[in-house]
Amino acid sequence: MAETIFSKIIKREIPADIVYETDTVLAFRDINPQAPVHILIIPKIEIPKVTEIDGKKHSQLLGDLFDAANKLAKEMKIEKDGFRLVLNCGDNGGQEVYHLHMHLLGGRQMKWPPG
Ligand code: DGP
Repeated sequence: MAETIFSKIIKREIPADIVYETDTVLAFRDINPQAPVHILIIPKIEIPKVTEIDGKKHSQLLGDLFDAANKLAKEMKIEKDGFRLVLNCGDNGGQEVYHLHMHLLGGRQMKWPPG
């Protein structure tokens, strides 16, 4: 699998506005924000998309991603009003970057259904 732009961000080969980091997870602001708060939370290991998640093998990592989302929601003061977590998978899902990532969106009222 070809290296993505997110691997380059992990390796600090290209800049990003990094807001959170642990041994397993990195989070940075989306370059094209769709809400006042729009953060991408990614695993440091390369998992291209949701269908390549193995629930047992990646259980700790998945927990780490949700812990990061909750921590950031608190830090960004959007946890009380609410927020949205999005994982796009594949072409129909609207996925552009094939390195697993969770969008944390908040700071405005979200609509449903999504576009
Ligand atoms: P998705 O469509 O779910 O694959 O979302 C990919 C997101 O990644 C999209 O909202 C824009 C963002 N993005 C793409 N390239 C870069 C980049 O170089 N830096 C940052 N910070 N975000 C990027």
